Amino acid sequence: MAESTAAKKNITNRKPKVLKRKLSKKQLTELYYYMILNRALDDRISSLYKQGKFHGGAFVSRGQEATSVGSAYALEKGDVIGPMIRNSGAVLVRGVPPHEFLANYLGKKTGPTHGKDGNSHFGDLKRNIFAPVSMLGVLIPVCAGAALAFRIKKEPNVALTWIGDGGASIGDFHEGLNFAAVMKLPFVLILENNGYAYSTPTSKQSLVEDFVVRAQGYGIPGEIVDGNDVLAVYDVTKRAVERARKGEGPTLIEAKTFRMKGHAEHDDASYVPKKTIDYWQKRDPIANYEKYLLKEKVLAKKDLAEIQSTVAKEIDAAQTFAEESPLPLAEEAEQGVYAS
Ligand SMILES: Cc1ncc(C[n+]2csc(CCOP(=O)(O)OP(=O)(O)O)c2C)c(N)n1
Repeated sequence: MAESTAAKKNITNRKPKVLKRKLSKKQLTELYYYMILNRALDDRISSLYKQGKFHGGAFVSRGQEATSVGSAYALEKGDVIGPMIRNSGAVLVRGVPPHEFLANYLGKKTGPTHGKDGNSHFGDLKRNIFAPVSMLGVLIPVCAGAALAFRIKKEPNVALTWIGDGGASIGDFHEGLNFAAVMKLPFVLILENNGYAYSTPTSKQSLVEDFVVRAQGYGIPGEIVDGNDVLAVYDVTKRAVERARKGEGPTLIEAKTFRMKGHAEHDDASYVPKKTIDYWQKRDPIANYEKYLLKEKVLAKKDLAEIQSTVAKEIDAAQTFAEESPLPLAEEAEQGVYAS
């Protein structure tokens, strides 16, 4: 885990220094709440999957909560996001309640896709959330297009999406980012370098150690951030979003993080060396943030416990709602498939 070439050359900001903006106690607490909610929802998804209650796969983001939550928290209401399978934390920050996730996973009528998708591929246009597009990379041109629409309509909003290290090898990454760059669109791309694309290690995806060096090739700013540090992610995203809003164009942010589970729940990740898991376990984003909150006396141990217990109750209620919800009727199968 040597210091990267890019960091040595100072191209990037591997260790964001002090948090440049002061967050209030309420905001710092909310960041904690959303990370706990993200993990508790994931744990419940994992457990329901193991009980055989889902018809499809289950995708969780253990270890990557800080990247999703910190970046989404830096946005304003009118901004658009294009989440992928590791970004349920961002979707929660935008206000989608956990019961919608569980109802969707269970194929219920009350889920956002009314039983049509069996996991997390749903959007919510009321909350400016595009649905994840399964074909990796596609959300980059889609979100660049949303950013262009904001420009044309003179709306002061930003579009943000995430891509994995594997997805960054897809042609759409280049086309979308280059388009956003030359058009100086209000667009932010967060590349979550989480070590693996399914079972393929990042070293087999790219010969550059730091994906962020690609930013130079597009003529845009690039920054590296510790993706397991929620405050650093918030800070770097906030700056990128402010640049975008001022008309200074897109930023590529590389968040160094780790996928602490397999690609999906069916994958035991036995191909990941134990020492790598141990290395990242010590950098768990939630445990680290708890240490920060206690050290800075933002919250006491009992406050953390209270938040965890509130979240546990919320997840129990979400499961009850989802399990008690009806399945869709056969005659509803074609409803909502095409625009009417
Ligand atoms: C164009 C395309 N190729 C292959 C796949 C199958 N696939 C889905 S997720 C995935 C791995 C993605 O890895 P990465 O982009 O690093 O994201 P991570 O899962 O690590 O978050 C693959 C190969 C796909 N969905 N789209």
